[in-house]
Amino acid sequence: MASNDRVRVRGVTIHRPVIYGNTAWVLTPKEREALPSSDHTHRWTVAVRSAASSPDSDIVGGADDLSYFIKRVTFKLHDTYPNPNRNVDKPPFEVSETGWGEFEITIRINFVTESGEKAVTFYHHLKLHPWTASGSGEPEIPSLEAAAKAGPVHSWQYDEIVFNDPYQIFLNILTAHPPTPLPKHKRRPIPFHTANPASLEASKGGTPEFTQEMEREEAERLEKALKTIVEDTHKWRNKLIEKENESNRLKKELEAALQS
Ligand code: SLL
Repeated sequence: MASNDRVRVRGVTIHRPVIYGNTAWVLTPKEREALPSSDHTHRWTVAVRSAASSPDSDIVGGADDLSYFIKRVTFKLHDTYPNPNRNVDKPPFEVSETGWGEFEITIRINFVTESGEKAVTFYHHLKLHPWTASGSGEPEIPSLEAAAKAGPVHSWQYDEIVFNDPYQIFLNILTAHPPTPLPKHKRRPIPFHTANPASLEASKGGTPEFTQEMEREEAERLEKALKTIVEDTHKWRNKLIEKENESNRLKKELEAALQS
């Protein structure tokens, strides 16, 4: 390693877009018969992938091989699974299983040694059942027959892994592998996300794909939410001051009354 490889490049921030999540399919009666556990209803794949999809692929994301910066992904499954900690040391960074229930999966990403970076952790709720009406009443789990007809369930989250002040050697590796850009506009259904219930309709009808448009819309939603939080914080702070003043006034009145 050259001596300047160990040097951090101050002031540089570089990121890589990734998606994490799962796709799930209802098992056919034949597939169920072939399994040792007859109570399993679904087949699913949980994965970490590049955000961009390959053209004409029915896989969500995954256009780029991420092993130039990811060394290992550990998927921590529910304890009902044998060996719940699944280490994946080469691409594709994914685990496929069958099962009957939804649960939280912890996804730990370790970076290549040259990076000197600490692991990052994502949490993903494994989704098996199709999304139902947005926000109206209790979500219902449709029958397996209905779900099988509706096609695979996709639940994917876009995120950006950010590296601040990277080591020179790692920066060289990253810049040698620019990510495939996302398509500007919608070519396929968009990935549904609970933070954006309005996306339910646009998510229907095939393999979803992330776009630059979605990324921008999500940034706008976050900005709007932040504005609301700031406004609310101001409002409640003013209320608090008002109440504190009132409390002080009452305390004084009470003291005066006790002394007289
Ligand atoms: C639930 N809290 O009750 C969740 C737990 C666990 C799902 C879901 C394992 C199958 C196996 C499986 O599907 N676990 O035993 O191999 O819905």
